[in-house]
Amino acid sequence: MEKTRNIWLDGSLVAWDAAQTHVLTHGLHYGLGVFEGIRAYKTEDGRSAFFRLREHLQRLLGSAHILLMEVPYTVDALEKACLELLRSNGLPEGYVRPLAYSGYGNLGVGAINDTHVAIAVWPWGAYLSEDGLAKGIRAKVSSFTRTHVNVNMVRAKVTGQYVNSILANREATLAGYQEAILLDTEGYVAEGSGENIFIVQGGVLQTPPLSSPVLAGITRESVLRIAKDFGIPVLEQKFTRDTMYIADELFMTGTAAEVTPVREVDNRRIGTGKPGPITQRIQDTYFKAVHGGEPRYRDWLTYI
Ligand code: PPE
Repeated sequence: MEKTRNIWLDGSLVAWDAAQTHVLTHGLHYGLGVFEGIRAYKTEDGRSAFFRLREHLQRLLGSAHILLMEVPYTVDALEKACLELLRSNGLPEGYVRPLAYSGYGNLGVGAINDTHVAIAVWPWGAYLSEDGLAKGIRAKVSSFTRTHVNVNMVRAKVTGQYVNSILANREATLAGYQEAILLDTEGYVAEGSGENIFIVQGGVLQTPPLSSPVLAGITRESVLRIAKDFGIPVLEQKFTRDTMYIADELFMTGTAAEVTPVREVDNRRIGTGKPGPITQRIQDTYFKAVHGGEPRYRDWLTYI
């Protein structure tokens, strides 16, 4: 991670190294925190813009609400903070990480503490490598299962819940793959350790529905909109692991991962083994949109 100048912490900008917390911070012990990942990109007109900033901040406050955490900032205030942060760091683009966490004061599962908010930004390139973006990655179905709706909160982006993602990702990468794909408790495909998942079969784009234990990805929603605008039929429906093996195309989406093709799952080549035409079309349009090159998606951008 590349260090930048300032971090926004509880209402003011502080130097990167000064953004510290006590070791007895409640959220550090029990994983009670919520976070977001937001990208800002250089735009074609020489400016910079956040991609779907308000949607991310709304999801952050929604995640906190689900956990009964009271964030002392509105979406408007957080939006202002993100803009201020990017300007003060002099960065034309970057990955922004807002984090709201249960603070220092009392420990114990039952303890209630103030919620603190930090927002940092740093340059972050291709999440699953430039090569992965261009040629597709190799993924493995995980031996770890995605949570059940009665076990964790599936609409919330909770820090503690990411242990599940880390276990799956470590297992897959140690075995020589680039990413893990997690199934739900019924055995249907859920999502990647940090991405939503899509298949293309017979010209139809399919992704697990939001009733599956998946994050309601903002990239997922953007891709669904792009596909619909192209007239590509879209199905939000569960599918099995072997449906992926025989899919024509497969790709993953996320703020960090953007639109990354998957060329192999569990050592089975997907389609031709190269990014397919629908994947490429969606990926191209997504990259154009985030860089301000698609007028119809201009309202997804917040210029800095
Ligand atoms: N599922 C999971 C489990 C997930 O973590 C992400 C984002 C998504 C789906 C896609 O959501 P969205 O970004 O709204 O399209 N993962 C974030 C964190 C990755 C990390 O390693 O940290 C991200 O992409 O920012």
